Amino acid sequence: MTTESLPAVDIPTLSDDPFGTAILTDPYDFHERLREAGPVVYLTRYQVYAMGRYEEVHASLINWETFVSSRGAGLSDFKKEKPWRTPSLLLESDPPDHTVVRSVMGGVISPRTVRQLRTDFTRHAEEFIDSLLDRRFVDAVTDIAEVYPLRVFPDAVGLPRDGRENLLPYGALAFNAFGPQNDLLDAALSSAAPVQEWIWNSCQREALDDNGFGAQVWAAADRGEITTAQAPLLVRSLLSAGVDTTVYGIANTMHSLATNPPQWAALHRNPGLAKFAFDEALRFESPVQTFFRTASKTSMVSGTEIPEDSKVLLFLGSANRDWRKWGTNAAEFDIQRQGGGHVAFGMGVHQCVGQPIARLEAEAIFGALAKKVVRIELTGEPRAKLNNTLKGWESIPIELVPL
Ligand code: OVV
Repeated sequence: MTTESLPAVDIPTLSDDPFGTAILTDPYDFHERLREAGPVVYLTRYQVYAMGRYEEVHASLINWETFVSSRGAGLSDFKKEKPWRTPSLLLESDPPDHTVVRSVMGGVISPRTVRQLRTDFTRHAEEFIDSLLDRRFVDAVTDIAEVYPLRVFPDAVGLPRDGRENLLPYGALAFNAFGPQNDLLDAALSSAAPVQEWIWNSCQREALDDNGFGAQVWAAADRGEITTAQAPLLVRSLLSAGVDTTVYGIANTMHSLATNPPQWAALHRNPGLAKFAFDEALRFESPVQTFFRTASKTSMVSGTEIPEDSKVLLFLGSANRDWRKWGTNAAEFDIQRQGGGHVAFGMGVHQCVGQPIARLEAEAIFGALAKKVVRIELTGEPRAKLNNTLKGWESIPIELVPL
């Protein structure tokens, strides 16, 4: 170890690779070591600061002035390296620029616009679950989590029908790109050109139908709230952040429920718990495990100095299992657990703008499953899916036992 790779002051260090296969597959032992090492830890492998406890992760997420997003929410510092794509106007920006586009997107995805989708999403979910019950033996990832969001979300955006198979690879690419340039990112980039081309074409006004979220973004440009150059980038945010996230969230909830039969029983007895089951699963196995920030100035975090220009890795999935916040049963999945406050959707000015849509999808699908399925049996070993940012599953073979 050279002295250049050590921080200026004496703080706990860890040499693990949080983007290596072992930790991506099962991060929880590492999370515990990270949290117990201290409030701020230096990761020698990437020469970045890291936080794994709830209090510091939460505090850093809401401190957008010190821990900025405009230099990238991944390992790469946009001040030093060219981004892999035009930066997102939402994710990769700071106030005051961010504030304008965020409020436009908040208007597009409002409680009112999402309420209008409820009947449609619920009907689709009921029909979909009925068709699965006819088959009985299914895969919770490839037959449920990867199917339902793609049945409802692209229509809600108003995307063209042809080429929708590009959505999942694009999301996988976008989330891999927050990590280091490892094999996962190389693999995602190797087939990315046609995927990126389809995505960008689909963000243009002509590609989008007249009623969806996409058209609503363009309507904001017509009203002069954003420019016509900004509109396709905002639509791109919907496509980047709106598909894989919900697929992983639904798969992770299925995994948590399938491996905790008493929790399924509780949900079946009271399908009204569907939305709480989803929130608890987001806490328990957070789809978005990490985001970076960049220190715009030198600051102190719980007694540790973080120098200006440092990259800071925030472990959302670890904060969501910190016993200091969640108690000694933090590592247990309990759909009756009190209170929200998890950081699976982030926190502060960047907190997920699409979460009403994610929550609606989850309520529709888990509400329908809860009513129609008495029991879920695992029929094989689940297989983990690897991504530099997302934690989830490639396959969860199950039997749905109908009412
Ligand atoms: C992959 C990702 C997550 C969140 C936001 C965005 C992308 C964006 O493009 O705005």
